[in-house]
Amino acid sequence: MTGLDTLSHLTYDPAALRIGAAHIGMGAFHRGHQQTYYDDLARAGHRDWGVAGINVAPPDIAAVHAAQNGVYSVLAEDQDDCTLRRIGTLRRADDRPDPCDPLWDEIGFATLTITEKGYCHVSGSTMLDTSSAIAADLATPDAPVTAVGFLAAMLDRRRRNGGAPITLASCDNVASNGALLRGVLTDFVARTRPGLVGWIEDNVAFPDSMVDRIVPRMSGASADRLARAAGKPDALGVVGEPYRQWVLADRFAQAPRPPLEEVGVQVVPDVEIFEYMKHRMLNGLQSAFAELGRLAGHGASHEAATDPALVAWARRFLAAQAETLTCPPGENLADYAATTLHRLANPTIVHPLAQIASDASFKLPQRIFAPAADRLVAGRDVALHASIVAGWIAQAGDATPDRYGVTVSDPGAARVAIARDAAGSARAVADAVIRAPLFPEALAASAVFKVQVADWLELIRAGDPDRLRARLRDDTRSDAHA
Ligand code: CS2
Repeated sequence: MTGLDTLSHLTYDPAALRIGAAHIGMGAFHRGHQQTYYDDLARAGHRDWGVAGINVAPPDIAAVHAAQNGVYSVLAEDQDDCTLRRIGTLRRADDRPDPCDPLWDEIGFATLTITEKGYCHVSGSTMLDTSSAIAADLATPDAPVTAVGFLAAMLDRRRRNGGAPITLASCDNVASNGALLRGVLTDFVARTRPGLVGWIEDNVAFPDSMVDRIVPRMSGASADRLARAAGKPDALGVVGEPYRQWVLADRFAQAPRPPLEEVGVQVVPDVEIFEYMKHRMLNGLQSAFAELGRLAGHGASHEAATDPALVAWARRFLAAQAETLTCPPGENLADYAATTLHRLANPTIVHPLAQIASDASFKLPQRIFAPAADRLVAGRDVALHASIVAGWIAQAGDATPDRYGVTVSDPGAARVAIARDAAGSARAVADAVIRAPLFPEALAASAVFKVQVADWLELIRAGDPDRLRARLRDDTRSDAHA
């Protein structure tokens, strides 16, 4: 096992770390990605960047965290490499903590991974969706149940105590995530604590951030693999791939922050082009596999990424997505495409397609719809994108658990399923579902796109995975070079 000697033992005393940063959303991703950077800082001798973790929603981890003193392992494995890293930087873990805890006054840098729907926004905007979970916090802002409500209460106490500025870095897979966090927080505060709006403007920085590492939710099988590698069960530990990337906008509040650039985080003026690359290529292909791979009979990402028909399709898709991008400095989009396929083919990471398909109505707009609209505007073909949209429409609302016991959940799916089931013919379904505002105007107005979606829907309705795979393999209409 590579890296065993260097990383599998702690080289610092976790209890001696000062808590200087906070994170909201201590799911598998945070524990397997961002904590590895804090761990690198501690290993490099920094003692001020222990992290206080907060969960505003289940699953709860405080009890598990306490039982192992917050120390856990990350098993990172792929076709070529396997590393076990012991981590001691998640110093506190609070499930639904008090936003008025004086601890938060000491924090100058906090990050968030609360999933796309955690922002409670109207998809495609920075406005609150008042019919989402935020409704409860709008009614009782002092007893928050959402991250937005928690931050508002925490910042209000800070302001009243003459508190210092703070950086809040959203790290979710949402375009311009810093602007989104600022937007929903300002909207919420304007409705509940208007006196706080100006203070936030003056004292809170919202840098955009792009984070990347495939870390699926833990399963029984991954827990067993981790236990074998670590020599004992580890209920806080996670299994992920070795690849990792964190790009953070150089826009911080006048407050102490971890020197993340010392451990490989790219601090850059413009994160957006990195976000677009990741959302459209890596996440776009994951979502494409989630829809088309399930229809072709696959259960996990690596199965789809090693099916020759889907691989042929994926190469064309990645080239088509790349045509909508500006290449970020230091990147090469052809290499990024090859790395993406290699990462998704990693057989050691079982990433259920049903997990990726969850919340598709929040994910597809930036991963699939926006690049498709850009292609249409540029006079390019969108048949590949139409196949994904058709797959999503055909499967929306299907609550059958997959072979890993995972069920697709998407609050936006019910509306799609109702429109689909009422419409009748494939063309009528495409017309009924593809409407602005969820779809960009260019797509909603495109008769060609709707015909292509209807065409794929017909094929999917035929229910023959082999025909579908053959068509995916051979249909070169969106070949970037055609
Ligand atoms: C995945 C992401 O479930 C999903 O939506 O596409 O969690 C993906 O694995 C990460 O963004 C990788 O960094």
